[in-house]
Amino acid sequence: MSETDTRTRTKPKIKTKQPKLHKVLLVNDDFTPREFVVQVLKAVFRLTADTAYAKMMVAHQKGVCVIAVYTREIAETKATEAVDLAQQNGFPLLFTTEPEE
Ligand code: TYC
Repeated sequence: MSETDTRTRTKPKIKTKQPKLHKVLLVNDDFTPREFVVQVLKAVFRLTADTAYAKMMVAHQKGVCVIAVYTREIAETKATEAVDLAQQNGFPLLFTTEPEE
């Protein structure tokens, strides 16, 4: 009759970490037309017209507004895309990224 193996087996624990999320921030300026800001938010960040308008107004009134959170690579790509669009149209519109706490 065979006996039950009671030895302890240590299974290697694979540690995985969730990637840190990064915020994309919209920064106010005195030159970029409101309508252009809304167009960029709709095109690059896929916001609805209402959400884009609301976020544009928060940046306009408070100086800055969080637009969305993504993994670092996507946040940086989208911020760059949005700034490039503004530059192509001669506007100083600025988007920045920062890691979430
Ligand atoms: N302040 C700009 C204006 O009055 C509009 C604007 C809003 C610009 C938000 C940038 O992030 C911004 N024309």
